[in-house]
Amino acid sequence: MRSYPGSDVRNVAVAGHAHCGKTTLIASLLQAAGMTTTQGRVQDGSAATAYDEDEVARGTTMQNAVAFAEWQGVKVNLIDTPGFHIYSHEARAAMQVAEAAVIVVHALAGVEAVTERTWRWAEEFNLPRIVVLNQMDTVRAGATARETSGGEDVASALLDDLRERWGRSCVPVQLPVFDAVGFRGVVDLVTMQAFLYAENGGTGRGAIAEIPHDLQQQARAAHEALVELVAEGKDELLEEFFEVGTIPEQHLITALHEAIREDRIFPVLFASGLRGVGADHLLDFLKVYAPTAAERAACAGSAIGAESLAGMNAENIAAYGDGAGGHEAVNQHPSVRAGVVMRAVRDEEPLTLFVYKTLHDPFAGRVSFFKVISGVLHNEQTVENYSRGGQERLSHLSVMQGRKAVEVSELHAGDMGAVTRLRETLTGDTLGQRGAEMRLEPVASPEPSMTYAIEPKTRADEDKLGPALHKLMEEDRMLRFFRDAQTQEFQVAGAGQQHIETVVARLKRRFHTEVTLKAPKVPYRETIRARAEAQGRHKKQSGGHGQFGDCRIRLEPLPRGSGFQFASEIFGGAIPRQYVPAVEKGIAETALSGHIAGFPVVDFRATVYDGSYHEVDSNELSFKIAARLAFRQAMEQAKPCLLEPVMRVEIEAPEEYAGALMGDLNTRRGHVLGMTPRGRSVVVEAEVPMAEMLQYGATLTSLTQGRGSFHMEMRGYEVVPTAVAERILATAQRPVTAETE
Ligand SMILES: Nc1nc2c(ncn2[C@@H]2O[C@H](COP(=O)(O)OP(=O)(O)O)[C@@H](O)[C@H]2O)c(=O)[nH]1
Ligand SMILES: [Mg+2]
Repeated sequence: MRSYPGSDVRNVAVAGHAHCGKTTLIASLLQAAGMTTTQGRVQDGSAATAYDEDEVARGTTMQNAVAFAEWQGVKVNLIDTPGFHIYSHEARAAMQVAEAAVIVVHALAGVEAVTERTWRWAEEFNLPRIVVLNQMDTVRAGATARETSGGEDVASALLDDLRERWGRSCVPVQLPVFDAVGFRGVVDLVTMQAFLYAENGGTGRGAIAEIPHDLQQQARAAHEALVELVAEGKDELLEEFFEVGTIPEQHLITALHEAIREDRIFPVLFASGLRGVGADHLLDFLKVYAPTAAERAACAGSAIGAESLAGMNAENIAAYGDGAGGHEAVNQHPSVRAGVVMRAVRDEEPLTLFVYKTLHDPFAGRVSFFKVISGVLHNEQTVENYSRGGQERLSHLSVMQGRKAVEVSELHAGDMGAVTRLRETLTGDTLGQRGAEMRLEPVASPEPSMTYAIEPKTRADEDKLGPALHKLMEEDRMLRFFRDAQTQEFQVAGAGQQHIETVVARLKRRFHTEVTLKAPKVPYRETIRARAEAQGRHKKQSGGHGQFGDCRIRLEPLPRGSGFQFASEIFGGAIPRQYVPAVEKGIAETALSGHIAGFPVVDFRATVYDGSYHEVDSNELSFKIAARLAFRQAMEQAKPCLLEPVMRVEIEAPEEYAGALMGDLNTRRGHVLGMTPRGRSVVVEAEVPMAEMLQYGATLTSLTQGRGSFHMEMRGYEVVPTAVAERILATAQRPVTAETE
């Protein structure tokens, strides 16, 4: 396979709500480009980016997958992303390495919750957004009942909705073409040509045709609207437009490319992935208008400097604190505090790679997916892992077509590739040539929202469990595994019931490890409501060397979600500099074991502001113990209280059950945010404490005779009402007091 310079590469994240047809659309692009001989289907796992057995079985994409289409001299790298609520954060990770997002919208369902979410993420990364109104073949069927010109009406209603949400920059660059059979093709509003496709599917290749007669007037008007918007703010173009009455095609193409790159225009296209209608034309569009990989602004990374705990809050520490499979934290990186290093996406810059995904293949082993940020990477090259130290040799350099690796000899700046069997490298790592160290910040994955206890079925399963779960954690950054310090139970935490059930299925299928899943536990937290100060003094003199540490600390409440922060106001050596980290550690560790009920204390700042030391007897341990004493004492005055996770719940059910659903939510301390009709169903949105939702699946089934469905995800923590807190405290364990006190 030839190698592509960055200017011939397009990196595109394909995002949108579940079932809008992303995976199928990608399959149609691959077929149109001749990468596959038939169109892959999601139902039987033949779509290139739907290879995972659990995903196929459940009909849901859960993790990012990549494919590429070689199309007329360019290589379009396509990242397929999950659109299901609880896995949608993967789309954010995909956008970090893409230069454009294709936002897919189901023509009948319109913009949905995850569509909105992925739009905002694309905005966050300043990614140009190309909207594809997909499954257009379904439109006509739904609309003919009302009137014959249904398809066009639906299309214009969709466009109105897009503009209302995302502004008038959403402009059609195509018109859909309908005939008696249905959606047949598109009119390109730049070149003013029509592309018509075979009646029932076909290969995704259209035939160029004249614009159908009845569409000509509409096409002309839409063309002018497009030209006007593109020319807006460009004086020379506007002048040309007013003088000549139009803009020459080449000028229009250049200006539209620029407008898309600068997020001034969000083009809207039409397609049917399943039937391949619009497929080759979408590839054309990406080739001409999506920013090239080389056009991306330089990437900012941090120079490698001193390690710190910054960015690691008490919860991360809690999650990894007693990892049963070893103390190695899988998803944690040493943070750096230092200068910023810029890398332009150019072959001439030092080689820099960023690993955005890891997969464990039963045959190939660990597969690392990366983007070449800068430089040229050759097969068999040895590189440094800047994030972890150590070297890695990159052999069998490949580009991925779904699960299939296609070997290449080199990759240029801006392109994406994969290698197998790296020893240490994990998702989020930066690699590159020696002497040019820097680190790119990986996007954070959300905290897990549900914790389940799992029990290995046999002794053999118990032995295999840790290693197997650690492999899954390398792939899945939201998964956590640890052992409950009090009950010694194995626990897994993830995005919700479906997520954890999939993990259990994967353990069995891929690692032959069987476990039983037990009811989830609510991850309560503790926090403080008042400022408090206290002194901790640790002194021990028992002949020989003594121990001496003394510190005064202040605790202050922080807003929800802040985690743990530490500050030092020690000036003039009341505590020698080298012991301050021991104070921080002493507090952080004590906070983890809780104060009123054994749950980690979060959302507070601890400041050490005074203390004293002894020339001979002071050491780190003494200051750690002193800090623990100070923390415990300060907590007594800091009005500690319990926090509980609150879930954002979305329930969909036929409308006749709405009353029953609302009544039930009331008994669960739920707060209903809204109720919206969706076809014959209603969607109820509510916020409900997790503790009240643990068995909700079963309740919903019986309330709606199995016709309801729900998603939920963590929204954040809130203070537990006193009456409820008393019940929890009555059964919770107080932390064991340390022996040294
Ligand atoms: N009629 C029709 N069905 C489609 C189209 N694209 C996808 N589907 C179906 O919609 C369902 C979801 O498609 P999939 O590609 O998995 O959606 P994703 O969740 O966005 O990846 C599958 O049953 C597809 O066969 C389309 O263009 N037309
Ligand atoms: Mg999919």
